[in-house]
Amino acid sequence: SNKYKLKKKHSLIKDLVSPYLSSDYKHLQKNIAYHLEYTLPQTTRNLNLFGTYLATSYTVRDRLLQLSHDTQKYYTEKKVKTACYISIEYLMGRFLQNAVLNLNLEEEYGEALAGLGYGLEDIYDQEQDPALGNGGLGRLAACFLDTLATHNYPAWGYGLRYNYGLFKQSVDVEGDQVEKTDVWLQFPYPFMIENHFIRIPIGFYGSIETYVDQKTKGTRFKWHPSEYVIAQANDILIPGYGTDNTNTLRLWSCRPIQELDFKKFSLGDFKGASEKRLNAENITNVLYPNDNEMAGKELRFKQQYFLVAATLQDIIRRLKEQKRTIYELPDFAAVQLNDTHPTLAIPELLRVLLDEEMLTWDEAWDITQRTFSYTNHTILPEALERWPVKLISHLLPRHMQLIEAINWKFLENFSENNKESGKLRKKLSLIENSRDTLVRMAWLAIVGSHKVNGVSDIHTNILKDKVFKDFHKIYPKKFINVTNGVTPRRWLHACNPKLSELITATLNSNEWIYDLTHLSKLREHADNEEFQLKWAAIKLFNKKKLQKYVKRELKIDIGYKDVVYDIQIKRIHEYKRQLMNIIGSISYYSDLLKMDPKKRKEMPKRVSFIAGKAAPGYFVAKKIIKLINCVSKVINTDPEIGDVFKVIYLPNYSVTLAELLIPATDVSEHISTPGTEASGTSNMKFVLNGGLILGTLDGANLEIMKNSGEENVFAFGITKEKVDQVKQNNIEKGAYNLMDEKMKNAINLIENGTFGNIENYQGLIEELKGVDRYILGHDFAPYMEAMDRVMQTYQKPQKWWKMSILGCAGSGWLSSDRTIKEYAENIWEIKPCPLPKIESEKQLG
Ligand code: B1N
Repeated sequence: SNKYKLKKKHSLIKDLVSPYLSSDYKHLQKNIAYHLEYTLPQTTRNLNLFGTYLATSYTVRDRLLQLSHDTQKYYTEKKVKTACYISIEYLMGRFLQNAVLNLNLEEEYGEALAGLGYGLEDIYDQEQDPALGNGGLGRLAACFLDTLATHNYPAWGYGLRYNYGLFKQSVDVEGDQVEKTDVWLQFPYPFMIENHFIRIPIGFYGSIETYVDQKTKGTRFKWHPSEYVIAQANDILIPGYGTDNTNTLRLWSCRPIQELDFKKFSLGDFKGASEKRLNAENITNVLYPNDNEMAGKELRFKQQYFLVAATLQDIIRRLKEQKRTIYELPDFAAVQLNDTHPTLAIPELLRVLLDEEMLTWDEAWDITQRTFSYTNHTILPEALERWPVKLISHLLPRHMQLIEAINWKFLENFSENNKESGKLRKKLSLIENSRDTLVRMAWLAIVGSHKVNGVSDIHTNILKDKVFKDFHKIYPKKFINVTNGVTPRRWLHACNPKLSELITATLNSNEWIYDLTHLSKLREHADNEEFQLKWAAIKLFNKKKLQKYVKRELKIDIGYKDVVYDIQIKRIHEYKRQLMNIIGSISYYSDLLKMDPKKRKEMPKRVSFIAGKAAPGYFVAKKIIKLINCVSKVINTDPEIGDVFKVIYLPNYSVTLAELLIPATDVSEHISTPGTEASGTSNMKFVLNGGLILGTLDGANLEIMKNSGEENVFAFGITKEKVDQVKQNNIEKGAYNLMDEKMKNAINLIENGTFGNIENYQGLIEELKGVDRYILGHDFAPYMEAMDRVMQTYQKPQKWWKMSILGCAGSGWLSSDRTIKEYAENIWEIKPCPLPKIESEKQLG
């Protein structure tokens, strides 16, 4: 039969390729040589680092392709339900090391490359970070993908392949941030595979046709877009750690329907001839560089629709390939909306179900709600998306009509005619009538989903009690918490190999790498002096690596022995209060200057690192960077200070830089105004690497305190409940009048020109003296007191290292493995589907 022939063909092909993929080091070497000779425009005779990195990557990619084919085939056979994570950002970081570790081929590759005269580390270092994300939201998506593959969950990631990722940052002589385009695709990126078989047309603009359905005599609608572009699939394969399951991250890039307009070309209009192509390519050209802020640009809106329209067509195509009906969609795919950026998926699916599949409204709405769920990542008002009705009607007329229909049907439930009900309807309406008429995307996401989640306990409570209060009353069961997590593969095993080894040796097993709860067994070693010494020696080793980096890149000499490495690394934002940090440094500097020189020399030493990018249009954030750099220059060149205190701003913060910084940190700062940081995820990475936290009662800090023990965190400041009162006082009495004396003194130093022209900082200072929305003035004294506690504790090594070990021992629950299990069980209803081992062992030789 046909089926038999096909099976025979498959096994023939498998027999042909499997010897190619054997993975002893000699074989890997042959594979690398093959790609050097035949894939690259290079030869084995003119070997260089970069070419060898590319060739090595192609050999890894070959193996991933094989595993991915097996995985997809197996999932299809098993008819599993799949999670589809839609995110407009993925902050993946480098790929090669991750893949080699997850495939468990580090030794083999090390040997293979050594034979060619290269070190594995140097080869890893050739890779550029694909920076297709801004910060925590995009990095969370990347951690989730690692966990999904590692724990054998059938899952897809969907996103955009931007031509230009987040800008590269440098600092000029004035201390200002300079942005340069990130041309990450100028060289081949072997881990992204253009899938020429998947090209999907996407419409925009146009008009709506109304007609009568002959069968039902009901009114039907059809959208006739006036412009089309093509969504081209680019696949990144995601290997799991210690498993053969290999999932796919599918990134869409935008192509024109027609590459060149020959009519215009022949008439000599060369520019016009490429216009359509350039316009189409524009859609996935660049990642919007805003974090926690809405960029209300038409092009961003187009990106959002492009992403969800392509993704839904892809999911429905796979459903139908499996000969399943559209009614089975909610049992076939669970679609997670990563914040509101992909919310247009809701009206888009509704449109497909109504206008193309010809379902009834009730059927279509039921399928939609059962398919989607939505994660909220921020409560900052400036980040909550609201798009003008006018813009939506113009770009997507049918979708606007559907949003109005959803709204109308939803509000019908509250249609009693009294004043109270009228007020409620206004608050619940998906469409806001302010100066402009706007669609509230979060409202749409809530109504169209079966589950809505926040990303930490405190954050979810704020959603329930404040931001989504009225919806929570209506749908109490819809709202749940799923606290964020991070992958221990990248954020401990890969970035801190020495600590990974020590933990494995101490626990006598490496199971912790995929079941992080095993770390709790470190508790019994927390007081053990020998263990503490080993633990501390690894921190010192990692600090030395960072010290070398600072010397090489910034030409600044810092110490590392008996020096506290204090670090704040995250996007620059007022609510994250880097400004409080740097004013703290000014204040400390001024205290040091006032000291008796002999006493000053004996002070415990500290280096304060800050890194993070500012959105190019975020004026205030850029001024904060400038202030940090100017303060740093003054302090670091002051001979009175010497090595007692240094302030280092590290440019171009990235995933790769984080992998160097986090293992080298003694204490990290997470000092947002209570109630503003939804979760934070770097705090988790520091604890995992034995770094202590200096933090406010905000986001995941609170849960870290609960799990690692309050006594193992340097916490300070008020609870979120008290913030409003402080703000009110600031407004009534003027923040300056309530400001701490030491902070006044530090501000005075800025104002008298110690750190350059004060005009630069006028805006920053006016805000602090006036309203001080993020209550720096109120929190300054407890902040300084907490830093003092840090420095005092560091002088007692036994206490310090005990805290460090206990923090790590309590961090088992911080794994994204725990987070994803909660999503899988409570929201997606998907189950692991591991590939059988035997088959794949054969295949790997
Ligand atoms: O998402 C992270 C959290 O750990 C952080 O606390 C939170 O700030 C971050 C608009 C965002 N929330 N919102 C964004 C990013 C880009 C954009 O255009 C908003 N990022 C977060 C993971 O849950």
